[in-house]
Amino acid sequence: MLIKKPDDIKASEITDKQVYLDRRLFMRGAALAATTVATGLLYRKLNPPPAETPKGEKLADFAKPTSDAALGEGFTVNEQLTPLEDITNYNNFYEFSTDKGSVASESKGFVTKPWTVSVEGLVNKPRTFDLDELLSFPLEERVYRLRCVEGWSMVIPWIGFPLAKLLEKAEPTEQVRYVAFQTLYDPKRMPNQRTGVLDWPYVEGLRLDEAKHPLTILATGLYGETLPPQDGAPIRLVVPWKYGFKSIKSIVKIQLIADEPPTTWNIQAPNEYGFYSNVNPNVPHPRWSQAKERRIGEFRMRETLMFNGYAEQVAGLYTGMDLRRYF
Ligand SMILES: Nc1nc2c(c(=O)[nH]1)N[C@H]1C(S)=C(S)[C@@H](COP(=O)(O)O)O[C@H]1N2
Ligand SMILES: [Mo]
Repeated sequence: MLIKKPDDIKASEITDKQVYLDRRLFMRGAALAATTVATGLLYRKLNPPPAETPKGEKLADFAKPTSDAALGEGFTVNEQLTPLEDITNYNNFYEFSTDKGSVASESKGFVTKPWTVSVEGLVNKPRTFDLDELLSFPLEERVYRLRCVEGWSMVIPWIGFPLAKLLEKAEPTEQVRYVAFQTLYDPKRMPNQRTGVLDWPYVEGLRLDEAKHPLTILATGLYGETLPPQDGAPIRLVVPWKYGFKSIKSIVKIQLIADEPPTTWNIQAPNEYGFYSNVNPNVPHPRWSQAKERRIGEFRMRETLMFNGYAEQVAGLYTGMDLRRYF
């Protein structure tokens, strides 16, 4: 693994890699581009899967949104799924490693039982939910695009439930305008928290209307099984119209509050990462364009879509807002 002193690692680390592709991904892209008959066999030959993909527990009871209505609501997309091997071997999860290829090995064996998520703040019924309670919300599959601010994207078949369903159990009061999220802080279990690469714990936030939007889910699984550690086990947020870093992993605390909460990447580099962080091809990051992206496994760049392709569902949340100012 890559060893760095904390001082050597800057916020710009999640930045400088827009054109970066590891060799494996490059070879795969080249192989696909080189032939129009890139059969599964050839693909596998040129790109042997890594030794391990994590073994989760099967999640039996979840609804699959296959109807046209689900497409219209953005609950699923008609696009090729990113292979499980890539979803679980190319990760951002700084609590384990700043190297995308090392998160899988560094997070292996991460213990997520027992686990609780507290829901507190300006609510009538503050509560702590254990994992069984969280898994007993009616689970649905949601096939979402995920786009990282660095310029890569994936299509992931998440399993989870709308965040709104959890929030309503706590009975938020009238004063609530924002929701704040916190990742576990436990350097024994998340060894990279011993370094100062980020301010720990990782924190994120949403405006209440964003949090209650039907596309915003808490994911407890992907590809039909419980979440692998590297993807945010046992429960993580997924907000598909925002850059990947808003989708905070391994959540232990959710607070319903009145004022805009601090967020990790904004603390780290306020001029580069705003509170909203909506995917927006028209507003470049200060040091690079956000107009295009590379779907993992593909060679040719794709045009990045406004709100990551979810404009029809979420543009209304931002009517009248200057999205250059509120980036
Ligand atoms: N706690 C925590 N959550 C996190 C991160 C992190 O470093 N720590 N990285 C974010 C970033 S930058 C991205 S792109 C996504 C990546 O999710 P994935 O590895 O499941 O694809 O997780 C986000 N959630
Ligand atoms: Mo990211």
